Amino acid sequence: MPVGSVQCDNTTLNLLKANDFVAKAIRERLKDVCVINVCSSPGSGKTTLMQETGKRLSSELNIAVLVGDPETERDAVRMREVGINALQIVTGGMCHIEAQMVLQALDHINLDGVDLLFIENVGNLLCPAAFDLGEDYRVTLLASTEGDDKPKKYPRMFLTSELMLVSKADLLPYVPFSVEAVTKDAREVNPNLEVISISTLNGEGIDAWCSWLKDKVRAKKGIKG
Ligand SMILES: Nc1nc2c(ncn2[C@@H]2O[C@H](COP(=O)(O)OP(=O)(O)OP(=O)(O)O)[C@@H](O)[C@H]2O)c(=O)[nH]1
Ligand SMILES: [Mg+2]
Repeated sequence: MPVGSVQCDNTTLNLLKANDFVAKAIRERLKDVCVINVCSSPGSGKTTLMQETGKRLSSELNIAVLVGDPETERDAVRMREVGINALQIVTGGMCHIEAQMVLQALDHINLDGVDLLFIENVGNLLCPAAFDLGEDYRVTLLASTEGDDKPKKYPRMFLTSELMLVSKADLLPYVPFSVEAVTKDAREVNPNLEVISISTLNGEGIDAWCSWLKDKVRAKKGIKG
């Protein structure tokens, strides 16, 4: 450990065990729905990406969204504006979604025929990493404006994700951010992490992202190829 820092004890193990128990129940309940837990810092572009994804894929896939924020229903309203069935989870100031909140929300959203359920987590690279929400895949956005040092600072988020989306790629010419360096760091944390650079502004990487999603939905339904 470097001189001048202290390692804190983890005092939340029991809470996490209870959370994992509920996450298992969610997985059993959503056997036919591909569930994606979308994480990032505040403002990295989660809702904008899901809006764009909804516009692109809603003719092929039935998509629903649970969206967590400490306050307001603004993101759910934004999703409904583009025709996506969305329910806001207001965490009441909490910095992450817990599995129990998702389980409760499932009683208030109609998932009949839904192929793909996004859970937009609260904007935070730290706490959401510890809470399994019963998802099939965890996707973490890292915006080009946030700095490319985040995977080593917040390793658990990148360790527990299947895909890192480098968002706001349209701004890469204007900010000191290396996709190569961030990919190297992230893969030192998680060698299996997939990486796609995306921009909802100029469309970069959105086809690759949509193909990734469609593959995962097919895999969940047990459809080959
Ligand atoms: N330049 C650029 N801006 C983007 C892009 N995607 C989103 N934004 C902008 O980034 C800001 C935040 O986007 P949101 O989609 O609200 O981000 P979020 O991660 O959902 O934010 P929280 O829910 O508050 O954590 C908005 O002003 C978007 O217009 C992008 O690809 N490029
Ligand atoms: Mg949002």
